[in-house]
Amino acid sequence: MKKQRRLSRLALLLSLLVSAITLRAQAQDQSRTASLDRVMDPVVIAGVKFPNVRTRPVAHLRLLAFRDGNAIPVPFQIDERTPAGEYVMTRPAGVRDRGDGLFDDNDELVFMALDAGKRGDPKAGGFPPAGWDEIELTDPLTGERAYAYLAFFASDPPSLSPVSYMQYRETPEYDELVTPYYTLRFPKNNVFIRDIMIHPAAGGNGQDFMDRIKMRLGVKVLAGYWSVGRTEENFVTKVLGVARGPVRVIRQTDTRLVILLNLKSPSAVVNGSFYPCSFQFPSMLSLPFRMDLVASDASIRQGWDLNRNALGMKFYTNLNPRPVTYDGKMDPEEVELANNPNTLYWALCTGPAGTFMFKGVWEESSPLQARLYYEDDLSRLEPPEEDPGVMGLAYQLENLLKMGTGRYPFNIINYVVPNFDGDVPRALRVFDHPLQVAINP
Ligand SMILES: [Ca+2]
Ligand SMILES: [Ca+2]
Ligand SMILES: [Ca+2]
Ligand SMILES: [Ca+2]
Repeated sequence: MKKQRRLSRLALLLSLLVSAITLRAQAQDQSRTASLDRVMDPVVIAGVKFPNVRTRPVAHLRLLAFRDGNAIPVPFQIDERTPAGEYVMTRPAGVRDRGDGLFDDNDELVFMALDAGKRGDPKAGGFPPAGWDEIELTDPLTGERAYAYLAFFASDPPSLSPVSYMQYRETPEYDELVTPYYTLRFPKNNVFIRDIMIHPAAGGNGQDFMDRIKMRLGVKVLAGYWSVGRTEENFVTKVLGVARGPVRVIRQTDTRLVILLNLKSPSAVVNGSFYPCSFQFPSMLSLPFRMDLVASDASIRQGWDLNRNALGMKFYTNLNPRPVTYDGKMDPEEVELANNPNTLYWALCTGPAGTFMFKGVWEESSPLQARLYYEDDLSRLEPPEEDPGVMGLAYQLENLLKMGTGRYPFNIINYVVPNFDGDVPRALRVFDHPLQVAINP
């Protein structure tokens, strides 16, 4: 009996190991056979760009790519938007917004660049579409091109691709998002991630290496010497809706900062957008009231505190070409990095838990100053937190009061870098050399 159990446990272990290896092989294989060597890049194109299939019924559209000379349906989605630009979503209690079912100018096609293939003629197959537009992707570094065809079928479109990259589920404790490369967990009704795991298929070890997202607001008041501190716990958030597809999930949240008791900032609606290798939170920054009239200085820090599973990770940014190491202590190089007053453009962090990077996107002509916050000190407690001590990396936005009554966009785009090979410029291609997208007439 005992022996049998041990044997079946061994079999289970073996099968887990085999499936892990297969996944990894698949991920590598995908990057090898894709006609473009760009595994991480999503492609998003508005309906207005498609002269031939614009205004066609979404249910009759397929994205085709050529594999061994045959046009086959590949994973894609069309996210419909209302005339006001709101995504059509499933709202709480299962209520669904209604789109008009047509591929309109501001609706969006979403797919992964690696699913594009060789150039071909969609009408050569057995079931030619009634019309199509050819999408041409060009890697600006190599000049390599790949193609996909958004095709309209008047009746009986071919089956959709069975592949879905994105899973999203809600449990009583958290909402969970799973892609082939990473898993994110959000505590229930929270806009902030609490856990991230990079899967072995992407070169991670599957362990959660995030303590929590930290948002720390510092305000100095003119009238006195005391300053008011606000943390992520002072934000009230709720999930307003979710749009799910095989390539992208959008999770719309409403966030307000509780300033004092019942005094809340205006609500900020954010469309958190998640793709197989990346996620982002495009936000609009504004002051909750004319704070510049009562305060002398304000800054906000927005980023990650890592937990002990991140020990040993190396950290690169545009400010330090030589990496520093998260080991719970600040060495002199790290102190220098933390005090660097220059603009932070990107950061990359790599270790046994996997590799991720991020980049801030904002208007450089805006009054915002975007600097690096870096701290590696497990002896400094900074509650609220789950894992005591700080291993932090964040955008530190300064000069907030100069915003006055203006509104300024700020976005942080995060990427998981699958099977990072130590080549930082190669990982940064997705930011520095984005794919060129053209629709051929
Ligand atoms: Ca529509
Ligand atoms: Ca965690
Ligand atoms: Ca250190
Ligand atoms: Ca911590």
